[in-house]
Amino acid sequence: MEIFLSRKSLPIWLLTTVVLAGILLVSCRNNNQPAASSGVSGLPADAAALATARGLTPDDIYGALKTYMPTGQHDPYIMISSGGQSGQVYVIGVPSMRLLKAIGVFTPEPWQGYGYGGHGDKVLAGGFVDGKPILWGDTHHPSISETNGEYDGQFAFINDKANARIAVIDLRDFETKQIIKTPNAINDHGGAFVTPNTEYVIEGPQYAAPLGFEYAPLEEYAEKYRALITFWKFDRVAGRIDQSRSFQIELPPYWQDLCDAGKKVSDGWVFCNSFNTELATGGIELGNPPFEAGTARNDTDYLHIINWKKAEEIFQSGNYEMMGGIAVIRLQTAIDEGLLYFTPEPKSPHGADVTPGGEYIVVGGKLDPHVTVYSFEKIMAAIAKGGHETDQYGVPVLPLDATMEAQVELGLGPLHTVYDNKGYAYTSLFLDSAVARWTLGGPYANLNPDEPWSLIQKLPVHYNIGHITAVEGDTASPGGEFVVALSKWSIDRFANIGPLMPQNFQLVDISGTGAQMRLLYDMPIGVGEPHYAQIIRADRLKPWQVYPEIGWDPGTMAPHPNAITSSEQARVERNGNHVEIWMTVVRSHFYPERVEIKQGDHVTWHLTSLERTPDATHGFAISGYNINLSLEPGETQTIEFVADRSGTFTYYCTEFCSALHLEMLGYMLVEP
Ligand code: K7E
Ligand code: CUA
Repeated sequence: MEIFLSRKSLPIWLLTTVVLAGILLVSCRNNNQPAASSGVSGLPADAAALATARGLTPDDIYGALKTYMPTGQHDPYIMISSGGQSGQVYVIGVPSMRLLKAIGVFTPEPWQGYGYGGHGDKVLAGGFVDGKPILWGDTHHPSISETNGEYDGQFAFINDKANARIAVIDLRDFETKQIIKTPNAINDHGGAFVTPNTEYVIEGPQYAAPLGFEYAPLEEYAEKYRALITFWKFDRVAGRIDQSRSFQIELPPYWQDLCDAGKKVSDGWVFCNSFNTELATGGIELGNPPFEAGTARNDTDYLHIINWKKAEEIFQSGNYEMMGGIAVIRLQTAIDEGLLYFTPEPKSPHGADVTPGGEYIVVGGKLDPHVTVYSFEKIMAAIAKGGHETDQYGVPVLPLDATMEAQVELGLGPLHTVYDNKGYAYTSLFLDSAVARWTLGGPYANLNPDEPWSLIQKLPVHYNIGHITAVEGDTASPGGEFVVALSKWSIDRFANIGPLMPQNFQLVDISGTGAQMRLLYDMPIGVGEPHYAQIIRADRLKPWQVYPEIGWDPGTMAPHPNAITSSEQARVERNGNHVEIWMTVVRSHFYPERVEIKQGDHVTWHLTSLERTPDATHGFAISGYNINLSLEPGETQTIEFVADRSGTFTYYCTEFCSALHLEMLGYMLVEP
């Protein structure tokens, strides 16, 4: 019995799996026999009986043993997932697939006290569009900061497709520090992706609009509508994007979809797939083809090949126009300076994923059963050769036969591709609802016994997989244990909870070679439709357990000027109709416990947690005033409001912090 429950010894687990699987096969054959006496020494009869009673197959037991995380044990990987329409980012342990945290990003988040009076209000205000509050987002692609092409665990970035915004999350406290509205653009998609040393956070466009999203009739689409790719300069020390050192490049009004930064041999370049080279503008009402047909007429679209290191030089040389507060390198400059090239890609492609060594770019066919593999070396040779035809905007188009390395037929609806350490690529097949494992060639060919550039296995998933993500998958040295299928539909997988059904994160074991991928676990995501996620080794993260000192301001990541360090310093001061409060928060008191103010007072209220004990979080909510904070150990926050309503209001702690938690409250009396 002790052997079965041993938590330390992996070989015994594996042995147990094999033994238990064997027993199950036996017990399945004798289905009416109680499995209580297994006859295998050291194996608990109750475990075998339980497996039989539940009808678990050997595969089920394998999945359970691979994913079960005993109490107190930690997941070796952490997944940073987009939250889709929730506007948030989710933190999930892998392989247990346990949700660890919801990070408020574009949407106020009450548990983190984000967007209800504290410093999060300022962060959210950074994402207002021309002053209009936008308090949600459609998050698609999170990106963990990298050093030398490896996840460094310091920051995460995520885009909002709906409003063209980007957010910076600091992974010391897993809080959003900055939201920035992308100038000149009204939507985005192909971001956030970082360059190998996080010099830039790249935000690619999607649906074209006139620059600055000014009005222009759709009849003027070809002349007036444009796309923009933004290179956000990231200041690692400040932990913020620096708009003054960022720039955009104007692109033709194709719908650039997903971008990826080159790495190693292709460092300095960015690749974006695109669709709608047809310049379709819809208008089925007028007898035009609808968008979905109009954008799929051409046999090929264009892979965009952008030299960002050279673009940086052009930016630094001053060869740009300032528009909407950011430097824009105009399309003609990009062509003249050799920053931008195209090469054809088959039929409405999706995804552009650079291999770990940077040698190849893989583009999914979406409406074509192949993935197309481009060789960076061949692209460079084709550029050097010169004399290219151009598209209608004058951008040089490198011939496909000069840039392509291989095409691999995988199945219906190939979208996104990730990699492992065994020379395999994994592509999501949206229409087939499958994960395709296939082999890379070139320098990867001898990492596994299989033939290069060939399909090895298609593992069915449930259903309609969009993205796929691999452990450390976007780095120069990916892992090889798991991929997660981000499946869009989950019909019949979970209990019926009404017509809006969760998405399904499906954990897949890729540790074997050849056709040995196995589906391990389904995790329902009932909070929005995530698109992409990245998975980092947990030991790369170095988060704080408590803030570095009492009086820490997470808004500036520095000591707060109005922090106080003991309850003796707690006080209320009045200056005319301005009331300023310095409050301490500690189990199980707010000092002061009474705040008496007058209607119309302008109130500035500083709260400092004196706690140093990990997990001793206090909440602070003022009823009726829409104020709600979370004060983690050592944190100081300031709220400001006008006491516009007279009356008797309670403030209380919203975290069950101690046995006297219910006594942790105060009265705010607002005299008429
Ligand atoms: Cu394929 Cu927005 Cu990355 Cu969704 S995108 S799936
Ligand atoms: Cu502090 Cu409950």
